[in-house]
Amino acid sequence: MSFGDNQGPLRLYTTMRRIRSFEERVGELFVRGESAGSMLHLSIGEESVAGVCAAMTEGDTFTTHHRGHGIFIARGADPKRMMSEIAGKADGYCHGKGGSMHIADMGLGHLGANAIVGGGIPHIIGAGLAYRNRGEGRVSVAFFGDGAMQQGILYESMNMAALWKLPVVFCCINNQYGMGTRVDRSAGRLAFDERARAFGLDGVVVDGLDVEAVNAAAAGIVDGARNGRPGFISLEVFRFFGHARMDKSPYRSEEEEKAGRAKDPVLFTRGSLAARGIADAATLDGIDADVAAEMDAALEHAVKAAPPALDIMFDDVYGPGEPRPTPVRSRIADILSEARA
Ligand SMILES: Cc1ncc(C[n+]2csc(CCOP(=O)(O)OP(=O)(O)O)c2C)c(N)n1
Ligand SMILES: [Mg+2]
Repeated sequence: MSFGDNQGPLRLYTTMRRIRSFEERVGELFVRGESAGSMLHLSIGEESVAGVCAAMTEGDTFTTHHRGHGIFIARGADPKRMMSEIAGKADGYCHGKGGSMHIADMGLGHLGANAIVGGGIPHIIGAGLAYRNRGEGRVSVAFFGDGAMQQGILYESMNMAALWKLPVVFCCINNQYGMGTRVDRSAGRLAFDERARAFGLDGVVVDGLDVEAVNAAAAGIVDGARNGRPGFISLEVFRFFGHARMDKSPYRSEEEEKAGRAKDPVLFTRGSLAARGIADAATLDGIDADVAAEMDAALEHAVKAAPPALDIMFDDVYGPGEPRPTPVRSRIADILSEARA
């Protein structure tokens, strides 16, 4: 499968289509009752984050928030292993023990998804400090939502990044909502790049409709970070659906949703590629069909994959020398036998 080879804009389109297609199947996994746990946060509408991911290179690392599937796909995740993780299966990235919100893979530079709003941000400070001290030329990027713009940990991290001139980038995916709260009801001033600049970072706000513009802006920020000028990007998008799969967004109007979904980065780029003669409809249809087949296969793979054996439950959780927790059943048996004695 070619997925557009090395042609920049076509490749960005393909990545966005793969994210959309993957997320649609995650939704299906949930409806079929095959996902592990009940919380799934889809990144449909936010696919142009692919432009930021494409500005990173091999060896760069990142953390994500709870809505991070698309970011990991864009950084090279295998959709089968990712879908398996979301389904809680043994061949998932974390052997099915992390699930949607706790995927990590050091091999691909994924330092961890984090369900705590803002929780993944300080990790890039440690990573960036290591890269700088070792002179490795790597960059670490924290992806987080607009909700984290109101968290103190972001500003402690920005201050340290600027003070130590770390090779790090803070990337806010501003999808206009933190659960049911619109961003203008949680932030006194919406020019988030100004906040970053106040700490001494380079900062940009970029419209997420156009992935090529996102990529160009991100390339400048990531290059700057690699040269000791930490940066900030606010990617302006719209969360197409509810916060999580159970949320029908009763707090926003149909008109608002319609207007938001009209800013569809996947369709916009498709139209732009065709209009500029970069790809005709048949080529784009071919990419879409290949992607759909790839993601169908990922979904079916995950549904059929085996669950992890119970005895691996504490692997990777406790160190080799640490005592393992006593299983609940034997604790209860101990308590009962003590009570009987
Ligand atoms: C510290 C903390 N507070 C509250 C929550 C509950 N919570 C989970 S997601 C979320 C909204 C996050 O919004 P945003 O950061 O904009 O990300 P989005 O869901 O829009 O991608 C909240 C409040 C949490 N997980 N962590
Ligand atoms: Mg948000």
